[in-house]
Amino acid sequence: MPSLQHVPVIDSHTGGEPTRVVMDNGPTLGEGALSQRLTRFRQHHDEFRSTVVNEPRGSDAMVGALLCTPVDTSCVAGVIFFNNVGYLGMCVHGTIGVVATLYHAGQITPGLHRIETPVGVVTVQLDPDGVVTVQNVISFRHAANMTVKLDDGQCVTGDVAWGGNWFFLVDNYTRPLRLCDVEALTNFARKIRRALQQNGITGADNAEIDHIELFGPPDTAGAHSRNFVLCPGGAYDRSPCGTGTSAKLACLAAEGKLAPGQWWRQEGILGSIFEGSYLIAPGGIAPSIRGTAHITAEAKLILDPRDPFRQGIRGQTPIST
Ligand code: PYC
Repeated sequence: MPSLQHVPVIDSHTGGEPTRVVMDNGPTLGEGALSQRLTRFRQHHDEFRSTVVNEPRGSDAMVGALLCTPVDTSCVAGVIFFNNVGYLGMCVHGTIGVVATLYHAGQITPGLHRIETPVGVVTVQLDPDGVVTVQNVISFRHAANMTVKLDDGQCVTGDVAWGGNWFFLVDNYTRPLRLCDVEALTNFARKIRRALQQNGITGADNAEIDHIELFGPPDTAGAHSRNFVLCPGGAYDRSPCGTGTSAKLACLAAEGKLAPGQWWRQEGILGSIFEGSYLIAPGGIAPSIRGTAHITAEAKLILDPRDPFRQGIRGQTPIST
């Protein structure tokens, strides 16, 4: 019998968006900053990413989280996030999932913790009732009121902002943001992403804007806004997207529409809500995003050398290409 490899994982969802935490048996990425280890992951072990999150074990919506030993010893864990087509600098719903997972695994107790990511250290507060508040990386609006012409002739105006990933944020989307319209919303957001590329509109240092965020009025009483977020691999975020909410807070702060310390309730396409507020910080704002994750599975992925799809179904390309 060929020997099977086992990868223990814990699955959760945060506002409907799944996270799969690799608890052990991940690739050896060596020492150094998490950004360097991410580069090694991408260059030498990308099949592991696909193995964990892609079909037949995962789905296009699944975000993976590889636990790593942090460089900063004040951190409880280091984590590298990845998805169906690549890697994420930061992922707030995923961080909330990681915190719930570490708690479930008996590795942390309620209280304040620090987690290292490739784009910086984030602080997390786990409350006894399971609510997690993530103090995300410094977020900022990079460009306001950028208009792009889509390939169907429509013009769309939005802001470019960083919330741990790059976003193009379109306010006052004219049609309802409904789950039953997800295909049309996805197609529209894909067109925006293509137009940004064609027009050379980027984040700082020519970084690709790989998340598109549309905003409309909320359904839930007490919420301030509803969003639809297209992720880099073509899936929509089932949650309100924590990095996207951070980018939104940066835009609201830049426009003077939300004061420091005031709470913003961001509803996602499923109706789940993240609450966000911010403090002024050098270079932008320090956003805090609050949400809850639920554990859905403890499992062992089995990698059988005879399985032609043991490394997941690969070959999807990012939606821009
Ligand atoms: O919550 O930050 C987030 C996120 C990014 C991509 C999917 N979710």
